[in-house]
Amino acid sequence: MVHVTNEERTEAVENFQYEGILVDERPYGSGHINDTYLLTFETGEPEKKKIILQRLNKEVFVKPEEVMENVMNVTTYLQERIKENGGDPERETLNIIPTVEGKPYFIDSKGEYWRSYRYIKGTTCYDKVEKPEHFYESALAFGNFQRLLADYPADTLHETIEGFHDTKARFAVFKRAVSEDVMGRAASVQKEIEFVLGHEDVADYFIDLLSAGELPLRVTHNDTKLNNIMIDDKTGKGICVIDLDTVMPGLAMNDFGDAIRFGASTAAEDEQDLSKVSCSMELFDLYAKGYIEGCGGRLTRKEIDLMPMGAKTITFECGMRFLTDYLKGDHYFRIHRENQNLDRCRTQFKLVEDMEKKWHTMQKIINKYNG
Ligand code: ADP
Ligand code: GN1
Ligand code: MG
Repeated sequence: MVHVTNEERTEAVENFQYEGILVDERPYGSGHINDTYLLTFETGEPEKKKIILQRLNKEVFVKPEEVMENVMNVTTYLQERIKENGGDPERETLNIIPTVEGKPYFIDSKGEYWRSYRYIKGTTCYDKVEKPEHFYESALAFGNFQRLLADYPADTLHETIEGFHDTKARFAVFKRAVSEDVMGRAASVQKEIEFVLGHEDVADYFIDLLSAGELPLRVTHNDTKLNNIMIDDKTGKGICVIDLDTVMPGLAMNDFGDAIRFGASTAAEDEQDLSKVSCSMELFDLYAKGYIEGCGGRLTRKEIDLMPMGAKTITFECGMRFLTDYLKGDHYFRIHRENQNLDRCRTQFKLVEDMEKKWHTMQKIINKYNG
């Protein structure tokens, strides 16, 4: 990942339709992929105006135009649905700020892609569950997102990252990374490698069912971690789903599972003390209730039945991705310290083990809400 220089950011700032005088700019958020900045403008109004500016990660999103086409089409569609439902389209989905040329993104002199969103006022984005109600509300919001997009023509969406949740293909990529071992790190992580190799059945499970035509492909978010939702400071509601770069056809169980892997964990994604890491069944229960409610009857019995499998699969997949990146030299997920991707991988595998122990509890919880 190439660092953004001040000159590059300034070039981008000058090319969007912003009002007022820029009084502050700072790196923002804890996303692992894009470079996000919070800009503050003085506009003559009593309250200063905040703006989100992002440089897209071109190594991850190899066709940024297609990402932006998806984001534009999905947000325009959502704005219409939100209006019909009497909601506020300026707060309940992302709103793109155009460039001075009236385009939805800016390509700088180095060929990097930038886009800008209105800042969603009066909301907070959480890296961990501080109040269980927030997690429930985030589940309702992600479920509602699924429901609002249920009739969206899925075949018009670009696949912004090929095989994003093709766990089987990711397993093959992992095996290649082990055999190539470009950083010479494989010998020191044998235990983790064995863990992956021992779970090939998990990697294959959904992909095999999909090829057999047994699962519906839906328009899914595909990155449903808690810090991809804005929670209203006053009402505590999950007001807006953000980070729409991976909205594309996918499985509802994966959207459910990714939220569990991140939000129902009792520790941070990169916690080094594994004794702190487990999957909270209280939070699992709350999320299942909220997500199923939010989807408003759109999910099939089978999809609901398979939710524990979604949690396990996506947690396994994510751990395997962190380990792959560690083996390849940490080029994909941004790291802030040495071994961070290895630590991230270990928390995910600890969670998978914990889910395996709690399998019957998870199934019992899901059964309460199925039918
Ligand atoms: P990444 O793909 O790197 O995760 P995100 O699009 O999730 O990037 O943005 C990173 C962070 O920036 C979010 O977690 C959130 O804190 C903040 N953010 C993004 N968009 C907005 C917005 N429209 N309003 C307020 N905060 C936002
Ligand atoms: C990345 O962009 P961000 O930080 O919201 C990743 C997800 C992973 C997640 C792990 C495009 O999400 O797939 O689950 O990190 N996004 C992409 O925290 O690869
Ligand atoms: Mg994000």
